[in-house]
Amino acid sequence: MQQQTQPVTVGSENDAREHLKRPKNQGGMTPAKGETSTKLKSLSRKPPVSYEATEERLAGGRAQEDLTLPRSKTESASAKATSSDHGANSDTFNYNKFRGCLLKPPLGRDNGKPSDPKTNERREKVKEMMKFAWDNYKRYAWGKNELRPLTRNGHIGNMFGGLRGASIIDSLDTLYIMGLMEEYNDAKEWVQTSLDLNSNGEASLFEVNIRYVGGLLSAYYLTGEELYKSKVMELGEKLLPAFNTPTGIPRGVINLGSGTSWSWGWASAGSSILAEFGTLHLEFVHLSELSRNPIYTEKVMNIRKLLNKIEKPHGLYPNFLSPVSGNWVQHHVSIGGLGDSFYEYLIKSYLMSDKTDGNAKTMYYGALEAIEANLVQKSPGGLTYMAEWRGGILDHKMGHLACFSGGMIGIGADDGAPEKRQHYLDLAAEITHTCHESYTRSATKLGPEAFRFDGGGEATATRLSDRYYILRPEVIESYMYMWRLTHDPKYREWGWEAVEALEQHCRVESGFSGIRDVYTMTASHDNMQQSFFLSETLKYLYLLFSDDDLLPLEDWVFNTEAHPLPIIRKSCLQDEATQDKTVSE
Ligand code: DMJ
Repeated sequence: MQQQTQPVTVGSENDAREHLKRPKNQGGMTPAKGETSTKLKSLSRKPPVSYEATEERLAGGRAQEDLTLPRSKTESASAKATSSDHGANSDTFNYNKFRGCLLKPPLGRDNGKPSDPKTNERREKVKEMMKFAWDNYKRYAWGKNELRPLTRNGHIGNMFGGLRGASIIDSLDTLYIMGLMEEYNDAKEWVQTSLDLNSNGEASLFEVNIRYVGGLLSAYYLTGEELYKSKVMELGEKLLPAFNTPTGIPRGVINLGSGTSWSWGWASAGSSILAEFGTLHLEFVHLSELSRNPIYTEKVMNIRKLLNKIEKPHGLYPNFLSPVSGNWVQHHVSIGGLGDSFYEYLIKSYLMSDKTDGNAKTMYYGALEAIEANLVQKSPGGLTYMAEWRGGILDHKMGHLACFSGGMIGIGADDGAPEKRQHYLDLAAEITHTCHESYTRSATKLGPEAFRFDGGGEATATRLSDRYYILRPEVIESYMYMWRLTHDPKYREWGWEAVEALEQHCRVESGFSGIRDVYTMTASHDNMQQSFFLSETLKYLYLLFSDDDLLPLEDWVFNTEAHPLPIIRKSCLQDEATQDKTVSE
């Protein structure tokens, strides 16, 4: 999720997300009075829950009551658990058994090394970029959230409350899969000694979830290090108070210390954002898996249930919803900022459930049909794009963020109606092509934050405020998926074009920086090396130049920050006969 286009400004304001945060008494943040004033101390111990069982509970009369318990009731219901075990059941998660349920070794036969020398050389180049980005972060910004590569210092920002080390958490899995083990060990040691979750600051529930929860989960699943598991359990518990609203739809901002939550000041009428509360499912289901506590799955299934039931204009999901009334607050629909990863998490929830979560599948294809009917457009020049929808009026603009949708539609192509498979693959390829065009039509060969299809141009930014590029991954992400799905060599070529452009325009002496205008060759750098550059952009490039057996899609789905999470094979995990076999790599 990203707030929509924002002007790029100097220093700490250069990530649009900086604008999401407001001090709590300014800009109309809505306190969840009395609902989240004390921290949830502990969680109840319950047996693991299946999708079917959760759906059943939610359909029953008791369900809503259970899920919207006032704080005091929730606490007394869980009084038996101790706070030190973070709700973990004594029936603990068996890592070896989990590894035995994977179809393939996570890192492939030879860490995904491609046999073709040219591709391998490109892969090595991406690894070098990661090392360069990491080394500079380590040297100038260690322990801070992000590196400011021009001024050579750290950036903290205000998206993560008092949490620190966002670039470290976001890099763990990338370093690990690239075999940068010295760097990975430094990162792990930092988590062990310095990751302090007892922070009191106000954080974005969404950002903490996708980066910290997602990063720690994938580090655990890849390495089996208990450290990551206990940290992520502790953090997951701190996020739960955000759900204490009349509907169970969480608010966007949470104080990780007190558990108090607010809506973003800029979100109209105290609403919650679709891409925020709709981008929790993958991580929360895994929190339930690891803790053997169904509460996390229940929280996100409750969101799902409300969204499924509520009336949708033309079948579309608007971006703002009231956590109090459960009604839409505005009719702005976007597959880019504010909406994007909600759709991504529907299809990925289905895939991550080993294709048992039929409700996610139905909602995904329903949403996609509505998107196709109302948002997908063809330009006079033959480019397919996703417009935005404002109460029935089309805005012929596509954000860089919306470019993830090529990959999403691609990975979902196999599971819709069989006769639509080719149609979805074609649509995925067309969208990815359009996003590539937004890159090729700029002087730098990097794409703008948003491009338009009106005012005479196609796939180009027409507003000065849309011309920036902040090292975002979405276009490269779609190249990676389309490569895996089609093996059309053009996707690797397009990825390489992006590497060259990043090297030429974003690499500076002490790291990588975003640029303010992709249409001019005299670069003006924004002085920010975003943590998602290490987590997503470089990881997707590395995967693009690797063999498909590195993090095979048969076993893994990537969260929206590119942290790989394993497909949950309930039947295998629950099969008593499954032996504790560790897969050797
Ligand atoms: C990332 O944090 C995630 O991909 C999120 O879904 C929105 N976009 C940024 C990177 O652009």
